[in-house]
Amino acid sequence: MKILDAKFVQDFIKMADDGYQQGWHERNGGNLSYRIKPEEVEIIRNRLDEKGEWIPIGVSVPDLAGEFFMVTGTGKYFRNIIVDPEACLTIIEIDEKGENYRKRWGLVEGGGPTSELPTHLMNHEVKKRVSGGKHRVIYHAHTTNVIALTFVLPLKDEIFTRELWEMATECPIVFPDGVGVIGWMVPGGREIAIETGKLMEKYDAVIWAHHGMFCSGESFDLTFGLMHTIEKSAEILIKVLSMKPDKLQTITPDNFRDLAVAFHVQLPERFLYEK
Ligand code: 2HA
Ligand code: ZN
Repeated sequence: MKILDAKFVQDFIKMADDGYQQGWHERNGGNLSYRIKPEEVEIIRNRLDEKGEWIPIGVSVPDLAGEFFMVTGTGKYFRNIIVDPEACLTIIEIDEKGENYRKRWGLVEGGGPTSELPTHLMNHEVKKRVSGGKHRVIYHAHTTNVIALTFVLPLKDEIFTRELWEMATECPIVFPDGVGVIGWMVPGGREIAIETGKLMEKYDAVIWAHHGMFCSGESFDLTFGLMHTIEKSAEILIKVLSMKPDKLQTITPDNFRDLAVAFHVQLPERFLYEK
């Protein structure tokens, strides 16, 4: 099958364009990766390129040995993905040690995979383990309202989770485990990949202060939906804070407990503190 006709490729391109349309991908901001299913690799295998040279990932991901990923290219603009996917995207293969990758398709005008490849692959490795292989999508976006909040809220998981939960009743149902927050760090390297990976052990969403957010999920829809829900909640919080510094009424800890019972979700008590 032609690579661009494969369903996962179509879904990847649509999600990237949805993110661009939301305004989360100025210039070359953001990146997306998908851990391709073995049966999907088989249907495109005869369209893959000659095996390129192995290049160090910069981190070790032994549990991803032999896996194939579709990822956005470094320096590529999300707005161009739908127009010219073969120039903006690539398929890479991981070696048997999980230390190197090689290009197998795409980036026809040159270049390499996203500068955040270490964080993407470390997140994939953690999520593959903790989800029993279900999670396949890692998405990084420069979500405007979440970024704005990192200048005014304390950079604590409990505070971000609780404030975001309070902004829309669906939030604790969509992300019952909460969100993790990392203080400002240099992007694009090993240290930030390790810190993000640690938080991905318990959260599906991790905020990078003054930069953006990473989300993980089983499918393109669920991962985009998580990013969208959190960013919308941040937008509501900013509107509320812009009108008035304190709320007249809100969703209370006991309301959250009732919601947990009604929707069969576990909401950790550490997010339901008295203010
Ligand atoms: O430019 O978003 O974090 C791509 C990025 C780096
Ligand atoms: Zn970024």
